[in-house]
Amino acid sequence: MRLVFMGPPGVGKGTQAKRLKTHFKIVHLSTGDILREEINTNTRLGGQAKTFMNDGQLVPDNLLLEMMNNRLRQDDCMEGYLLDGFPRTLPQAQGLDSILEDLNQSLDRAVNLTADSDELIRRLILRGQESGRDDDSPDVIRKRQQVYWDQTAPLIDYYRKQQILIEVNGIGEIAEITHRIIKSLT
Ligand code: B4P
Repeated sequence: MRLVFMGPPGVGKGTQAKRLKTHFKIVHLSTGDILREEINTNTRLGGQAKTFMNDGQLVPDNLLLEMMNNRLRQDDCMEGYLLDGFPRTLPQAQGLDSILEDLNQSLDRAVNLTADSDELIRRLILRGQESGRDDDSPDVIRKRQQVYWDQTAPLIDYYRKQQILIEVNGIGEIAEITHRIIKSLT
């Protein structure tokens, strides 16, 4: 199964993806986690990504596409994967489509998780207090929400037109939301 996970920052993409990879036995690729790892290990990509992330902006499309083009060709992706937080812009979605075409693959579903903005901000402020993530400060959180509505939300229509979009309510108990997603996919 090849899935894309979408939704505003804090909606629970990462939280749900970790649970679903076990259920579907597929690889979980979080571009946020990969980028944070690049920053922690001081790679060239990490150095380029850090300023954008800490400022609440998206990392440039060319860097993301190069990174995912390499990653999706690795052996562990041949049985399926769950893309968490990628694509996040129209050029990334179009770039992903060409990578998939080249690999003779296609996406099965794009899952869009939804929640209202008060709940999202509350979750991220809480996460910032617990994890100390640099981009979970109130100002940056608000900026990331805005960036989502400007640059990522148009992808909902993109996948609706491809007839693979599923919308799932991301408010409620974590286990209950996992159950909703699994039900909508089977
Ligand atoms: P990400 O790491 O993808 O982070 P996110 O969108 O903030 O979080 P997510 O929706 O996964 O929420 P989570 O499960 O953690 O991105 C970080 C940055 O990386 C971006 O701003 C950007 O700069 C860069 N980046 C990543 N991908 C990129 C791309 N493709 N292009 C360009 N730039 C890119 O949940 C949030 C909190 O809520 C957690 O504390 C969790 O415990 C809690 N929670 C989850 N579900 C809950 C529930 N049901 N009830 C209550 N709390 C819940």
